[in-house]
Amino acid sequence: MIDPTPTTDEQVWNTAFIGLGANLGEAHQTLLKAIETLGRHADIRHLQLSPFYSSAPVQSHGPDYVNAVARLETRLTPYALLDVLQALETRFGRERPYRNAPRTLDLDILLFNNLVQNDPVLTLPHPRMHERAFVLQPLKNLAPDMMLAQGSLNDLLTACAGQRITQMH
Ligand code: A4P
Ligand code: MG
Repeated sequence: MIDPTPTTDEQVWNTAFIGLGANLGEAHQTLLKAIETLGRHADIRHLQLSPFYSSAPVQSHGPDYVNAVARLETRLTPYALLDVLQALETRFGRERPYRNAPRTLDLDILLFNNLVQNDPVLTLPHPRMHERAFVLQPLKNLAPDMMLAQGSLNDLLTACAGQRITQMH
């Protein structure tokens, strides 16, 4: 029997938001190179990047971070996308001596479509994104009207007004 609703190419593209951060080495350059590499992946398209921000470490220490958020479309599954991001972190010299250690590159999946899941390997939405100005501010640049389960980006940003963050030029 012929399937009356064939899958079109358009149906396999998912929307994901990625949080980028670095506070060791040439942080800004590293984020630019990581984004360029991601944008060239055969299963990723329409990559958009927020402005870059400088931010004080939150529950971390060391130099200020450079942070940004990217929106992209991907044909990868959420776990395959995580593999791609972790391979990039490794390629850019990421070491993991302990949780929240300073890092040359951190790439987190913030959102993948509207998926909600609690798997420790991949928790979606990212469990701490709603309390971090360094995620919320660049996310607002890309998607001003986005609502998270915890509230609007503006309301959530007001709640973390004490976190120092400055747009870079
Ligand atoms: N994992 C689970 N869910 C996800 C997800 N949505 N995206 C798992 C990516 N990974 C996810 O991550 C540890 C494990 O989380 C992974 O094995 C993955 O399977 P990691 O990147 O190895 O370790 P981490 O970076 O220490 O943890 P994480 O969760 O990325 O840390 P946070 O909570 O994101 O905090 N301050 C400023 N100003 N700017 C920053 O960028 N970043 C952090 C990191 C702390 N303070 C910061 C910043
Ligand atoms: Mg991470």
